[in-house]
Amino acid sequence: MAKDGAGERVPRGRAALDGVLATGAGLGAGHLAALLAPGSSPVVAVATRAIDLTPGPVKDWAVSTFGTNDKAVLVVGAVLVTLSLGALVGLVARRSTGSALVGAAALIAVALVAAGANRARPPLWWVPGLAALLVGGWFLLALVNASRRATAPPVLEDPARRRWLGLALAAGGLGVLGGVFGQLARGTGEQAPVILPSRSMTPFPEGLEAQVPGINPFVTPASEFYRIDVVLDVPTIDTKTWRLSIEGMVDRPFSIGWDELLAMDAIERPVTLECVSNEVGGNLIGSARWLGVRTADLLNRAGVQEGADMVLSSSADGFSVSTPLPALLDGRDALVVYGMNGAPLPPKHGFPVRLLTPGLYGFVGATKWLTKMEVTTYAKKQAYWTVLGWADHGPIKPGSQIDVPKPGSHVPVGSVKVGGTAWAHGVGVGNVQVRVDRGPWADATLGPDAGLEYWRQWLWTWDAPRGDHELQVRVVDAHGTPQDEAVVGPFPNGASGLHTIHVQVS
Ligand SMILES: Nc1nc2c(c(=O)[nH]1)N[C@H]1C(S)=C(S)[C@@H](COP(=O)(O)O)O[C@H]1N2
Ligand SMILES: [Mo]
Repeated sequence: MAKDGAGERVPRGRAALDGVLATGAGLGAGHLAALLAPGSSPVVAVATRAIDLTPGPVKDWAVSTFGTNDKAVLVVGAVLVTLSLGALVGLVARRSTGSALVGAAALIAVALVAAGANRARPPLWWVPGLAALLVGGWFLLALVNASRRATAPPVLEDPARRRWLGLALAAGGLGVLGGVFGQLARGTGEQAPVILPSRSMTPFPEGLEAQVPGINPFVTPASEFYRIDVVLDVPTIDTKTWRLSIEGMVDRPFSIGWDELLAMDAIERPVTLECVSNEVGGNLIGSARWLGVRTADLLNRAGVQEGADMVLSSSADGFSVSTPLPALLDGRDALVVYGMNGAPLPPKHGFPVRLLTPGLYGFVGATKWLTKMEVTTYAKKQAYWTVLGWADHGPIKPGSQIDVPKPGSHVPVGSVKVGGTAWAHGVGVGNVQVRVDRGPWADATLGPDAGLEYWRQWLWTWDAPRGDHELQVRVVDAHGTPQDEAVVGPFPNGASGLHTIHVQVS
């Protein structure tokens, strides 16, 4: 088999390993280089593009299956697919180094196209792809070369084997370190300190969490607040250059900078925010105290024209939201928010500024990294999710959930604390009721009240008899209307149905 002194053909496993290692090194180098060009790391760029191109139902499935881990799953998947393609490139290199390099270049081309198509692409977006090509290509050639020379029976002193080992360690190390350091240094950290107006954090009632361990706290800490969006790298926005423009069907379009916005009258509102993708009993819901400027003040300054019925707001990363105009002008006090629970809005939740419309699901009222509000009509414009068939008016459906005991858990016979949260935006929670094994509804005790747009905690003490039991909860709003019991999934305008859990009492 020996061909003019080139040694035997490299075994398949070794060839594939060479491809994987070289690809890992390329990805690591690209990820590190992306510190110069946020969002343009080959894996991140491809995964971000994948989010944009994924059909709506698949996105919904991903959000409902992986919840807030959807991004981690996507990135790990993208890395694994790329490494597998790298193994293929390695196998091709057994026969022809040239074809293998063409394959590697094709992989990089995909990453470069993805990075270039990024709406928020930075000036040096092409650097990470180039770094990946040069570093990955070099390692591919070097590893393949060393493998070819080292296919003789194992001799430890064989210099080619030692060279291969050194290269393999370097490639693997670069891949792992590049991934880790590149990740540690990305834009998910804290922003520069920002001084908030002193209006923040008026006294607030204490919740039931001290009495009912395991219940959702009355105020969700920002660090535990669910995060849903379509970007992988949190946009890094400098308040010195950030501006919000109010335009479209207005008499006096204008734009406003950070200092000017902070100088305007601000109010703090407790508001419960829910994602339309939240299943009954799910965790894509949270409650916080939001500080900001009324959208009505901004829109009135611009002078909304006759005939407009919607505001299309958009963000630094190219996301968009369509909000019914009345919801931004009426007394519910929709806000352009810059403070959350007494601190600056965290980067993940929209720093420096987001929209927050009480009573509407996030996808129709809560644009993060807000940069533009265009007054327009539903007839003229559509937003990111409404293009994909989701509703264009998205009032949060009244709902309730059992936080403790956990579904499927074991509890002792006797007195058991059953507790959770309930909400009925715009009307307020009148009553929360619990029933066991479809028996009569029993009234729960309500926790503190922070207004119509905020959830209520509730507590019901159950004298639990031995056996398997079903618990259900419902909210009755302040007008006496119970929540919708019809079991409906999130698409297109939010889930409904009773939260139902089973526990074993012994
Ligand atoms: N820029 C931007 N804003 C966004 C989104 C997004 O993908 N991009 N997602 C929306 C959705 S679907 C929801 S439910 C809320 C979630 O806000 P949170 O991540 O602060 O909880 O943000 C909304 N605002
Ligand atoms: Mo959402």
